[in-house]
Amino acid sequence: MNPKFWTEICRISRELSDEDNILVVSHHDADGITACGIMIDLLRHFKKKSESMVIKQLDSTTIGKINNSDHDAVVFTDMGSGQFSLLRENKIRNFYIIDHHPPEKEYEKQINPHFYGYNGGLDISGAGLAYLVAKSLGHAKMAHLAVVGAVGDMQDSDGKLHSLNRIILQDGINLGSVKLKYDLRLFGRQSRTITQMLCYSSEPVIPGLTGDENACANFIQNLGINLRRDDNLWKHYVDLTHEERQKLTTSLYIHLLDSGIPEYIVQGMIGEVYTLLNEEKRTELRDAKEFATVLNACGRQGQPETGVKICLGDRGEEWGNARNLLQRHRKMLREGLEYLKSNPPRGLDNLYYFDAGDIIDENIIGVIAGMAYGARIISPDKPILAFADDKDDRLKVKISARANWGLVRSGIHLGNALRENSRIFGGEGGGHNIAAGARIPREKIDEFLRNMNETFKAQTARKL
Ligand SMILES: [Mn+2]
Repeated sequence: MNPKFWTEICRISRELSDEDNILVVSHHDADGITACGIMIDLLRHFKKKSESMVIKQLDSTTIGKINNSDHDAVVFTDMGSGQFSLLRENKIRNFYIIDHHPPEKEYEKQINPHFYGYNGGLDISGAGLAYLVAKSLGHAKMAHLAVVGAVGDMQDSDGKLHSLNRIILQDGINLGSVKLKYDLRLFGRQSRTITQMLCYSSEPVIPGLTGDENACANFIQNLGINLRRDDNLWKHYVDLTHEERQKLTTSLYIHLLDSGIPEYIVQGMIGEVYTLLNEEKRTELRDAKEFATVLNACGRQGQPETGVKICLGDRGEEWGNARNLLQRHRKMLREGLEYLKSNPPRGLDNLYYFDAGDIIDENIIGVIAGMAYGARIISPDKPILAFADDKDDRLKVKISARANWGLVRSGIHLGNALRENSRIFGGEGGGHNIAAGARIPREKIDEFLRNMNETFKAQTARKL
């Protein structure tokens, strides 16, 4: 790790440790929620008075709430770097920023990896930075949550974690809270029956299997794998022996290639998986990716505080609540995907787009947009822009943009494109190269799309 960055983390963390009565403000996705959990755990460890506020975005409303709350210091995690001027203009007092989003400016109480040559989209998450703060203060207990945060931000989407994330992963392994394995990366390896895992697979969609439970059961049984365990419970992937896992993985691999799925997608099905060893087997919390999904569900369903409590160890009432939120969330995603199948996105030369109006909630529109690639509703050749009604302001529209690593390699940067173009139309936006968001006046959609189309063209041309 860059020693200058570490020195800076140590300096700012020490300063933070002198504060008391602290408000932690964080983003409502899996990374933000884990970052918040790590920070609250740290502050409690030092017997500090602390409170958390987990929000969708920093705007005048949320900033008003922050200014009206009673605290002596504010710590922003997984947000703040891109809103520095906004925080200054609104006179937020005594604040710290611990964020991996592209920074607007340098600031003496800001921890941001971009200043030290790291890629905030890939090398470390907001939760990872919160963990490094805790580690620098001698309280390195929550590496597993930092892994969940990184996975939640899809920083492992090329099959493994990199750079600073890798150091944190190793900390978790050394501590015995995380196990690293090279294995099948289908979603639900812990919490779903094998049949369900195949049946609900959307990344990749498995021709002939996804959506057909009987076909999935036959596929598994034909490999000589019993669907039930000796105690008669349905087997989950993690119940399989090493040989059974190999058999299933190999057969899936061949099946996908035979079905004409491009090899890079098939290869993406195999890679690193991160098991959280202190969590109960066969539950969502045991697998980093599934854990992240639980937290995302809490956030997107408007109850991020439940997610924070899960991070802090609540496995009673809040865990029950989280499971309900997860079910509700999955139902909304299923319905969203159905909508998209019957109303496929349209294409311009350099992008796909669709406008879901009030049919898909603005909180999940980005997730649906990202799923359009996995579900093969669109091909991976262009970024996708999704529009949904702004729930608080009917004259505005929420935009979520998604790309993939192939597009990023070809020069696409969604965050830059959205920031530039939303400003032109009196809106605001930004984010990562691969995922970003914005809001603009609804009446400007057509012009905005034309501009975005040109911006993407220029971004890829620059790279050629
Ligand atoms: Mn993040």
